[in-house]
Amino acid sequence: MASNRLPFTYQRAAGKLDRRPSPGGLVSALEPALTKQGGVWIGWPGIELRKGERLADDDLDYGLAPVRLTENDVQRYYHGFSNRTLWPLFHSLPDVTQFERRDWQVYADVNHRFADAVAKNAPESSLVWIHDYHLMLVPELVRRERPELRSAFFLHIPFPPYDVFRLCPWDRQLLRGVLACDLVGFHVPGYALNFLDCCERRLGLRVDRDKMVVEHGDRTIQVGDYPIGVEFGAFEATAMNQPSAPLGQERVVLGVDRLDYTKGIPERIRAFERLLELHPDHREKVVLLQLAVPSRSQVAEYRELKREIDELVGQVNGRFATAGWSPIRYLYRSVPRERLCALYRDAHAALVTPLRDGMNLVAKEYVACQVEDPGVLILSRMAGAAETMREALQVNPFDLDETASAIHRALSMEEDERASRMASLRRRERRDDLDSWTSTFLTAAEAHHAELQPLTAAEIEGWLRPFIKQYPLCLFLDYDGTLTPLVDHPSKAKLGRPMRRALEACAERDDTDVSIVSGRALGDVRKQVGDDRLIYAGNHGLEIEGPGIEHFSHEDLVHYAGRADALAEELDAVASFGAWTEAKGPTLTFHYRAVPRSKRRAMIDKVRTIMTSAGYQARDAHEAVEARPPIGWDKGRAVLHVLRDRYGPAWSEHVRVIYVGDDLTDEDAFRFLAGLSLTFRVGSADTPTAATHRLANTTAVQALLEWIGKRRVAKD
Ligand code: ADQ
Repeated sequence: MASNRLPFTYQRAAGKLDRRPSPGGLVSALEPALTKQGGVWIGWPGIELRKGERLADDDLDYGLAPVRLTENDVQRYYHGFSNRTLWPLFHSLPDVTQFERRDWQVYADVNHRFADAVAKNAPESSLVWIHDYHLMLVPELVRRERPELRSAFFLHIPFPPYDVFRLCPWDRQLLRGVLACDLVGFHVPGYALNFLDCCERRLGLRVDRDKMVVEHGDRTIQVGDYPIGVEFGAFEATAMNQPSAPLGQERVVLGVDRLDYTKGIPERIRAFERLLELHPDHREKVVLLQLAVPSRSQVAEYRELKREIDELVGQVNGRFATAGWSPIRYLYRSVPRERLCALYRDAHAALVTPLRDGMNLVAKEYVACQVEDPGVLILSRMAGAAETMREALQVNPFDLDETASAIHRALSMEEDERASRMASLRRRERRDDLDSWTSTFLTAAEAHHAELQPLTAAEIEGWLRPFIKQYPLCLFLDYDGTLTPLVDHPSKAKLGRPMRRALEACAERDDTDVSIVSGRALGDVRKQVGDDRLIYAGNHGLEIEGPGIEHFSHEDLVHYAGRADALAEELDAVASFGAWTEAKGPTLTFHYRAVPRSKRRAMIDKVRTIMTSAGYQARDAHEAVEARPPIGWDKGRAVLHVLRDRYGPAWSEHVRVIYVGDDLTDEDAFRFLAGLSLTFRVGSADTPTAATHRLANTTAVQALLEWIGKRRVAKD
């Protein structure tokens, strides 16, 4: 299991490491789970460890593996990107969200370190459970190092709607990071649906909202809602065994939170003030007891919040206090579990009014502790908990009048109503407790997940029909990896029969031009496809020919005639472990697909140096490096050349363009065509793309071509 914090935060006292439980809902939730399951907890110990220093875990039922962070890491990864960017953004508070590139870089770097620790510590065939917004890139990095491990991710905070999420400049990286898991869990269905929306709209992935799955390259990821619960039995037992809380004569309305601006503490104090204004009969009879555990005090917003609360408490107390009564008692500290349970039990009402909250455990802990005279839970509709805790008095925390009147109603509620509301709440929370959450989630993580339906004609129709309308179509297709599956040697990449038929059906149409744009030499790709009705662009478009188009060979190529042979010889000299050089006339490709991973880095570095020294441009391709003459030309320029030649400079007014490719070199075309056409990137979705859509494999490409070949033309 990996989470930002270890379950304990460490301090150095008299040369020794002291530990105390880490604050917050995540640790409260997970510690019991790991104690029961066993495993290794990977996280930050909250202190800079000295060289060789270990954390004792002999007294625990699980191991501890600390991730070492420097002061700068903590500033940028934790206080910075996690808590100044993701936390407010995911709580739909863009106004307080800051986007700092440097914070993002350190976040990515720290996520690498977490991933290394996971890869090192996860036993063979174990399940890796990664938690929360601090570690969203970890799943992808772990999968790279240990592809055989199953992994699951759980987000403890809300996942925001698309319109908010896309404000983050690194939104797509975050989605891809998490999508490396087999299961991605959220507290409530709304967050899971927001996530699917973002995958569809930001990554162009296919999603199925009935089965709650998303297609990511050749993998299908299950998404789901798993509302967390509390250790109901333990809270209940503790509440039963505590002496009365020293609460005085007044009735108590209780607030318990980490001091955080999402928890709505100032709004709550104002609502309580409103209660005293509207219902003076409660004066001297009720107190608001607000406990706030210190949190993230290094972030300026949190320090300001603390000041604001201090002042507000002072104001309200100043306004209403009498000789023997102050309306608000405010404790800024952590309270031991036993005392907390007694307070929960004895409070007449709990006021849980976050402005937004992933779930909120306080509401559930309060319910678990109602073992005597039943109290009333007042709960914000903006907490995930509100989705199931329907018997609570639900309020909009921004509506002070509504909250004030709910407090009044709670304080005036007859016992039978209190009892029946609380009985229902307790029944549900007892059943859906923490144990049940852990086992449901882990069972789902181990299960075999639903596959997404193969791409259907209806889906293709939905993408293409509104785009093509009545226009002719110009279709550009890469060859290897797009029309044929990737194989270990280019000579084995043969066009299958059904694909050939689909391609022919497109070529036969008067209203459809088909061009093949390949990195292969022109003659080679032409021979592979062997259909004279098509246009061919070889060597990434440096050479183009086909019906209705003048033969094109880039004019600067003459300067490179003859140089390629010498370069090929030099490259052959470093090609060991099954690597080889493909000479394609003006360009060359160095293939390293067969080379063991551990040998690749050094070989690629050498190859790139040789290419650049020979005056060529070295470009990454699919498990290959390409040497290209440094002519400002690529697949994007080739596409433009064909379009201009066939349709004139105003081509975009006469024709609709679709481009399908699987290779890094196709990205030049995707970028060039952005906003002007539909573009499809085929295959593994781990790499970023400028394409508008993804297609999982060549079967999906075939389905696309079949639809295009058979399409009916709209009349208007
Ligand atoms: P948090 O934002 O930390 O958790 P929450 O779920 O309310 O919020 O948990 C707070 C925890 O801290 C509770 O267990 C509570 O008892 C404890 N606590 C608060 N104040 C305290 C005090 N003064 N003294 C002692 N203990 C105190 C995040 C998400 C939530 C989600 C949880 C779990 O923000 O929405 O419910 O993770 O997934």
